[in-house]
Amino acid sequence: MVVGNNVRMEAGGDSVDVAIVGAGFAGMYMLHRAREAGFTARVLERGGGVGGTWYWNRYPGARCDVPSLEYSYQFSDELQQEWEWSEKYATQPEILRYAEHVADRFDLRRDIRFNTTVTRLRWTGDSWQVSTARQEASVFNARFVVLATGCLSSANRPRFTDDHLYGGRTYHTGDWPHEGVDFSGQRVAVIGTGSSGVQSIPIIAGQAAHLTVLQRTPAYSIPARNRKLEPSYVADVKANYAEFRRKNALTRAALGGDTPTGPHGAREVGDDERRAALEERWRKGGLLFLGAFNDALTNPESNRLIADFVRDKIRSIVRDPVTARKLVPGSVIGCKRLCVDTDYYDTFNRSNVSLVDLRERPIDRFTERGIVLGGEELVCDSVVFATGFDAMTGAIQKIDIVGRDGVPLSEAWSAGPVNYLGLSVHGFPNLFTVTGPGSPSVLTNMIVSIQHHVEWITDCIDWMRANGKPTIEAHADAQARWVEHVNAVAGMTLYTSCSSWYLGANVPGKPRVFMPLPGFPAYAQHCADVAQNGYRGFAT
Ligand code: NA7
Repeated sequence: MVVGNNVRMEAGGDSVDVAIVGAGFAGMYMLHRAREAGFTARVLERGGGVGGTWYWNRYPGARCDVPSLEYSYQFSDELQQEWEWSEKYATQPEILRYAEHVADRFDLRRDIRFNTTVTRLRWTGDSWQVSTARQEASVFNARFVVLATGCLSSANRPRFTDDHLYGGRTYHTGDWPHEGVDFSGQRVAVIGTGSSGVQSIPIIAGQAAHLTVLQRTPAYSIPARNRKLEPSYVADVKANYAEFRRKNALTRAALGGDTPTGPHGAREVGDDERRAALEERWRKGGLLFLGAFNDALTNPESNRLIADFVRDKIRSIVRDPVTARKLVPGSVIGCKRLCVDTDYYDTFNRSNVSLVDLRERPIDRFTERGIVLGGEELVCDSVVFATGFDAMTGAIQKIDIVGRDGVPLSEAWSAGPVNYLGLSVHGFPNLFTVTGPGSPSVLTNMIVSIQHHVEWITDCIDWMRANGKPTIEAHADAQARWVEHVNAVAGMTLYTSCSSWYLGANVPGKPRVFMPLPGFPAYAQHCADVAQNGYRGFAT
């Protein structure tokens, strides 16, 4: 394989053109595209199978909050025509089956090394030395490295005083046992009420003798209104799939093109009209609730009006006023990622469910039998940590990465992640991140953003090969301007007004930087302009 004018790489053996870290949706598609473009590629995957986040997150109730007809690849019309989704929102097992189907259909497994963790990446001057841990360590060289490590793949497992003493079983939603867990007859505590807690709590409540939910911050959750997909609707979408995808890509979050954001701000209409619009979105369910008005995440007063509507809904569902008071959030709606649920609030009407507000009764310590909360022991057989992830940078920073001039990534990112276009870090040649910080990523339908990045990266390395460019790297000034741009865009929104994982605020000691960039269409256009202008902002 000829990479640059004067660079020759051998296929197979101890060197490849492209090393890809992770076999989730990003890594799988990157492998497919790299091979199609004639590059040799190898994927290194920590897990025993494909699917990334959908391989690990097997907790009860795990389900995507983007409709299944949208949360799927669009690069192959045959694939999108032949695959049958059964529900509006697919369950984790169904999404995993889809990932496995893609791996088989495109014969991906032969280039994936499973149960293989990338431990070290060293830039040697013209390629990356990739070190992995398997049964025994191995090292090989790659001209390019693509970090397809996932945004929510490094579990955040907070430590508590004396938690090692606890004699019951503990689980993390993001690393759930493959054989499943039966909580029948058990006293269970769930810590955390983000999406994973909100999805698993109703199911665990249905099994456990008693469930205690330990809540630090109440979540805003919108009913999913999940249902079996009607064959006529599926047929309509499939008949016009390209147009359906095109419309979705024109929205800020690259999803829900059939339900555009309302044309008005929430304060620009009368009370009755506002309530009717919000009722309509509540009835439809899902993340597009926030799109009822166009200023939900930019105008604090509009946001308050929308939040008040949801607060009233919570009070109307939860019968016990004390529990309802604890469940009603006071913060900006949408600042933390909105949750989408089935029967979440109603679960607190069950006689076997209780809620502890950790702001009133904090976790003092663990004991052999349970958890001491505000001086009182809660005895439990199992504790479920639904405590989220070291998002966006966690999995990348677990790898010991040293770039040009011996500079570690940990040093380059000591004050938080910096890069250009969310794709490339100055000082780290030929290294790309898929849906990294500084790109729309977790604020969008992830599969759309993944496809966009993979195609951009493939086009880039193809262009390098065609133009005899052995290396590519972000210019320092382009990177600095990009970081400023991301901050400026985030600063125009209400996203920075709360302690979310978008800001790294859920992980003690993590620098607080708003990581994703709001707005997919403008970003995609910008990336296209950069490429069309000879990869402006990159040194090649
Ligand atoms: P999230 O959304 O980060 O939720 C984690 C929850 O765990 C959240 O309620 C946290 O409260 C709580 N948490 C975290 N650390 C602690 C400690 N130390 N003590 C008590 N409570 C804690 O993660 P999920 O897995 O639910 O969802 C992640 C994404 O997956 C989601 O947004 C979707 O995109 C899919 P906090 O709010 O920080 O006070």
